[in-house]
Amino acid sequence: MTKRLIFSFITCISTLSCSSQNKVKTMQDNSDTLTRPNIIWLMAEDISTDLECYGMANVKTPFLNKMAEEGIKFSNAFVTNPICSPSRSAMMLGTHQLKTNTQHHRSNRNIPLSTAYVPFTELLRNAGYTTILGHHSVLQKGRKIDVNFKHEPIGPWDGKEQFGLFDKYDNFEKEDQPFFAQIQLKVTHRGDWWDEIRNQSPHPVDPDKVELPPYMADHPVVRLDWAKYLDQIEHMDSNVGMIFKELEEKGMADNTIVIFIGDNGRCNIKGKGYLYDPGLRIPLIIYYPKKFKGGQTRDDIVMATDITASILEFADIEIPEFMTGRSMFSENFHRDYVYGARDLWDEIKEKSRAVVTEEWSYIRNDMPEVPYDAHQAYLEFFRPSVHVMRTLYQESNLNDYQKAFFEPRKPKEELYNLKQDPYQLFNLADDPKYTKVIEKLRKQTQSFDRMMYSGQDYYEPVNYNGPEIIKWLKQERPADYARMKAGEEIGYKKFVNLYNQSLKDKN
Ligand SMILES: [Ca+2]
Repeated sequence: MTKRLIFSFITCISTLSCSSQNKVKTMQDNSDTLTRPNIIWLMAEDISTDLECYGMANVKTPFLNKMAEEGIKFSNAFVTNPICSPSRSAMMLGTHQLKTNTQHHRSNRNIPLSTAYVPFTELLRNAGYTTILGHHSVLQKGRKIDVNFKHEPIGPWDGKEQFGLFDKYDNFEKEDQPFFAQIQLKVTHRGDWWDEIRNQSPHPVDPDKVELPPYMADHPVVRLDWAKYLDQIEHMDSNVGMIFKELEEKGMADNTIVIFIGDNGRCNIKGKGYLYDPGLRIPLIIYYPKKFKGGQTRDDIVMATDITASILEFADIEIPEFMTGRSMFSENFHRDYVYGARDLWDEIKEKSRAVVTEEWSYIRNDMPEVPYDAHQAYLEFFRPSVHVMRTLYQESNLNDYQKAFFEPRKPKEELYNLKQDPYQLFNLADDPKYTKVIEKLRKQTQSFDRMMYSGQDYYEPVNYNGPEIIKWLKQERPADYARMKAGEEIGYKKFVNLYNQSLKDKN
């Protein structure tokens, strides 16, 4: 009897406290729903600042231009790694990827994150946000996550047994408010769809008119490849317009912040994969009509991890101590340096570090024996310009600006003045005039190395058979291999399927 009474009493207390907690939460929710903004984070894949509103020639991006006119455009925004998954890992945790041991591309997918770190979507959920991944009308539904720790797209998170990062897929509705949606705009990522997108374009970009950077060879294949990239950007821009239209139709445009970025730089020479400017510098536009006057440009340095921290601030959530990102809108926000790092990418082991300031780019290559053109298997399918320029290099037909990328080794250190040499053509690392500059930046890089060291050096790469596919292609499909070497995109999926079929036939 006594036991039963105690049990009833405990039940009563817990019911009471539960219901009063619920009540408090409901009241907060009601008021928050009115004041807290929805947030949409649009991540275009693999683009540098190659938009019309950033001054890129021969590309039309009316919707992003409008977003910039009504929002804030950042001219010095950078990712912390020039490849998808390490960059995305940093953004998901608001913390430099080296600090969380998530720096190796496509690795650690079965290893839980250290419990010291929490994905920012979980913090948003704890504060009452509905977190949404993807969009119903964009390529592959925009659902990519690609982070280097154990995770699931949808479901709860405790970091030990539950690893879900979002609540639901593809749709933002009024009843989800306040919501956070992350939408991937994948069309600009290299893929077998590039020709189709170009063919569908009502105004395909004219290869004869594109303006190539001086480190690219002026060759018809290079020009066509560049034009196709701009076609994808135009398609991606129309996706942005479609999402804004949906917000307006649903009556949520006034209370929704929209953030637009590239998740790493453009997929071409010196871009994605490299610590040069086109690899690290990304477009960043923030639309927040309730708070920010449109048409502003900010030239101060920001890093992608700062976007994560800013989102928490927009949602009135305290930024956790562990984050290396800072809110770009806090009063004392200021950065002198970007710290970039490049590590494993598929089968290519690498270790390079960079510090970028408004004026300087310093790159330290700890593995100079690994060339920039590392013949990486996956890239062989998707880099027509590399094939063409590699041949020109072998024939001694590239100028000094163009051939640096194809040399058998990298310099141990590189130093560029971004103001006078934006294409990074003149490495000043050995110029005695700049000894002081390089010493300072070298020291700064070493200081970041120590500051961001995770204390964990293990990693487990995802199983990858790219090099075997290339070997098979060379041996079994020499004509197709020759087409690829001549700068034709022969179709990645098609040949992966043929390769898999050949394995089956053997067994
Ligand atoms: Ca990417």
